[in-house]
Amino acid sequence: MNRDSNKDHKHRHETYAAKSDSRGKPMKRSKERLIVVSNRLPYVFARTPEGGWKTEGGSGGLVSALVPVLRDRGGTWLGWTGSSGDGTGLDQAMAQASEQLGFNLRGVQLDAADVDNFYHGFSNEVIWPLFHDLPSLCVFDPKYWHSYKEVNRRFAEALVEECGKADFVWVHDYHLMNVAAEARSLGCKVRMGFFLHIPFPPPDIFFKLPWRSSLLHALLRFDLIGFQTVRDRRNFIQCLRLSEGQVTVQGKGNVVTVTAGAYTTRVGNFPISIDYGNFARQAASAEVAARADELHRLLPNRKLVLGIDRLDYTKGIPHRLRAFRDALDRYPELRERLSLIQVVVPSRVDIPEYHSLKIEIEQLVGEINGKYMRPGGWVPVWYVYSSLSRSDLLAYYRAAHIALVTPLKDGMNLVAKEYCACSIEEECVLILSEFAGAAAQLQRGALLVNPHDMEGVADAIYRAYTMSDDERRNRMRRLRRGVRECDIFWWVDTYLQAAIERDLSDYPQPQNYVPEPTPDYVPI
Ligand code: GDG
Repeated sequence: MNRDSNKDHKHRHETYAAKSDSRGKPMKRSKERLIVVSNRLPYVFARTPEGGWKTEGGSGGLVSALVPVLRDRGGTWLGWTGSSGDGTGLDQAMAQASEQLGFNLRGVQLDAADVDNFYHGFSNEVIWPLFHDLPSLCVFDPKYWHSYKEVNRRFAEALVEECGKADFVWVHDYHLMNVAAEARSLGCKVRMGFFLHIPFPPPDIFFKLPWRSSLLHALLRFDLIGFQTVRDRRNFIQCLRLSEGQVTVQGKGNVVTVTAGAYTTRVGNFPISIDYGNFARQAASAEVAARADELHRLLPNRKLVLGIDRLDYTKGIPHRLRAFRDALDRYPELRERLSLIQVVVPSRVDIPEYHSLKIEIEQLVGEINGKYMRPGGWVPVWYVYSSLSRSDLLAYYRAAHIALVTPLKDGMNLVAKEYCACSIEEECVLILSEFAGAAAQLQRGALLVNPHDMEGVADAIYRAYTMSDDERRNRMRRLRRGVRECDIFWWVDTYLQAAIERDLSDYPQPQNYVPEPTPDYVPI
């Protein structure tokens, strides 16, 4: 990990959390140690051919935001090491990494059966499709559920050994929804918060889960449950109402208190974000500018449309390609004037659905290019199946005139926010699915689309292509301001204050913060 950027983040975190909020109001500062729990550690430990361990650092927004907080408060990050084989020597490698990081790393080992049943099975073949409204892709195998409980129990045991009474435990994501319940059954009384990075489905979808009551009860054992959006929070409360009958909800604003049966907890919406400053700074660097120019030289005299996604059926890549084809079919003036760069980052390729998705995408790219490409001339779709270096990613963001971010369903979607941060000339257009969590915050600057509406998306592409300079600038300025003011550091502080300080009047609300719309504003 880049040391300078860490210093920068630490400084940023301190200016946010230590002294005053953005309105200059003094903020309380408590110093509970933080225990972060996530499925994967921020570092991946892999065997070298010589039998040692090599460490690869995570560089995502969550890691860069939490590392300075962990250093500042002290604490531990607990998670799976990423390896499932012989762990000899791993403790030493982790101790070295902890030393460098300035806080503890604690590993939970999974064996091959855990990886199959807990990780690929329950997490990625049950919860992932179900929570993204795709129940037909779920494999409700009881052995997956048993393994999920067992692995969550192991995480809870490690947690109980690790944390002290005054610590605050922050558990992340859908792999670990049972951790609080398991920890409570071991007698653990520390304050525990949870954040769900993916959407929470409405009752008619959630109720298909054979273990729905257990899972709801398990979530209620956290002291604060964080969702990305109002919609997710509302879905969760509706599921509770239907499952538990007597449910009371008190309070208003970002966090409400919910009592269901014997349990009372707090439930809030906290839209995750990115390290805006870092993206904007790096996008402005000479290296990124040169790479972006090179892309324009390679693909001259046209506007570039960009799609960047992990290979995943929730990201709506085939729908997007069909919409792009429809735009070329119905708006001939776009031909030779527009190219789509579609980057697909390999992911979960050993799962059959992902493999067939890849084939479908490649067939569509072949069809579109076969129909419109002229030998030696314009290529409508540039398809890249690979992960990108950070500077290539930024160069694509910076070079693209239009971003097509059209997931069928997404917890937030950070690509949309990163694109805005990198559009430093403020001349670009974001086309965004109304089913991405990000739509709640970005709806006023983006062109919102229904990704299932092929003609609607095609029309949005045409509208973005023909949009006046003034409209593009106004929209992008608004988008960038929103992302800058509610960045990843704001997100961490907001969540931790809600969790630890409890006094929500101390929220560091940026002055121009655009509150989330009322739940029915976005047609979801
Ligand atoms: C889950 C939820 C929620 C992508 N390709 C490359 C690359 N990326 C980076 C992007 C971005 C991240 O990966 C993808 O984040 P998303 O938010 O779009 O999606 P998920 O991975 O599905 O994340 C999602 C998120 O959690 C956070 O709560 O927003 O809804 O599903 O940061 O930049 N990075 C590099 N090369 C690539 O090729 N270096």
